[in-house]
Amino acid sequence: MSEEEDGVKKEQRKAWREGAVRDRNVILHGGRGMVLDQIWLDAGNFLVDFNYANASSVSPPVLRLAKKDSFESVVMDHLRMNGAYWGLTTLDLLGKLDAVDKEDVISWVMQCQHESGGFAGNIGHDPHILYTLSAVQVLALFEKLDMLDIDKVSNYISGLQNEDGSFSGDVWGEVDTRFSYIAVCCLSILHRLDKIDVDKAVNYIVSCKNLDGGFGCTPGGESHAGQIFCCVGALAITGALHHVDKDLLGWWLCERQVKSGGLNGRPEKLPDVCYSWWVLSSLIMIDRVHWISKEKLVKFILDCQDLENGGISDRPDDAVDVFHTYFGVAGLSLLEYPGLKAIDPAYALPIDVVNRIFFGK
Ligand code: GRG
Repeated sequence: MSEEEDGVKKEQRKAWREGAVRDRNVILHGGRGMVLDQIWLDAGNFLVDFNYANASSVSPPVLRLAKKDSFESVVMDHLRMNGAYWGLTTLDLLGKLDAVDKEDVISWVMQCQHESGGFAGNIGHDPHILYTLSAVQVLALFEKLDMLDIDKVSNYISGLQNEDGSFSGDVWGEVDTRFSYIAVCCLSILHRLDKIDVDKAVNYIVSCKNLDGGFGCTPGGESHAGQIFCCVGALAITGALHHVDKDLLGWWLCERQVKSGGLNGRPEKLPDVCYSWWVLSSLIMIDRVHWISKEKLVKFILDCQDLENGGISDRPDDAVDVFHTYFGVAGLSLLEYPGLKAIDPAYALPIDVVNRIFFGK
């Protein structure tokens, strides 16, 4: 790209960002250390529903609300449960979970549950295994797992296991190792792993392992850092990490670090802050995190912040969003960045939440 073109692109990005800034729904002041001082989440797109009614009860410096009918809000309507998980987990890592009204959140989450036991991405949408995990994770953040009919939720998940051990995402039948992870993670949080055939689930995941040591979404599928997180995470939770060739996979994963310090998701691709989670958590689970430069990765993530308004984008100078803000903060947490709670690399929840679930403390 010529210098002139680069200048034009930068101007366009700036204008886009300023427009996006005007449109944003919620500003959350993280207040954790200098650099993370003004975390900007467009979590409003996700969180606004359950705070909107009570806007006046939320103190303005912590949470400011605007319109909820923006374009972004409408097109993301169906995946709001996922957004809630990203935004709320970020807040918890920043020690700011009390910025939202717990009762409103829980009431909204419970209204997303269907008779089948599964949760939808929002009220009035269809249930899916992904939103079911997000709902369970959100309830776990608020110590409200006791709101659930555990058998009902776990029957919904176990009903999605196929004969070969794989999992479908919903009644329409798409199969993907993402859903294997989700099933295993969710049932483990609910203490109901016995509801599925764990051996078959593990064998299916192992059948998705490639010659490069990585994993794909189905047998023979290309290795991708996102799928690797899912497969390694599920194997970690089920105590089956011996199926991973740790040196081979560690080598593939550490090669994801590019010159800027950022990580990509597969060879020849651009770095993206979200891989700070998918790659780093996998490296930690297989005990090879010392094979990348942590300092360079911290710098890359911090370079992706919007220093004026907070929030984190995929790459420096791009527009921030709640997805990348979550994965940036979660990545920094894995890197032991000061002022953040520690996050569990397999359950993708703050460690104190995981300890509460498994050790009651
Ligand atoms: C609880 C953290 C957590 C996860 C739940 C949904 C899920 C389980 C895991 C998703 C794993 C995954 C496949 C992540 C990748 C997401 C992503 C950025 C995909 C982009 O893929 P491409 O091909 O991008 O568009 P690249 O970077 O390869 O160009």
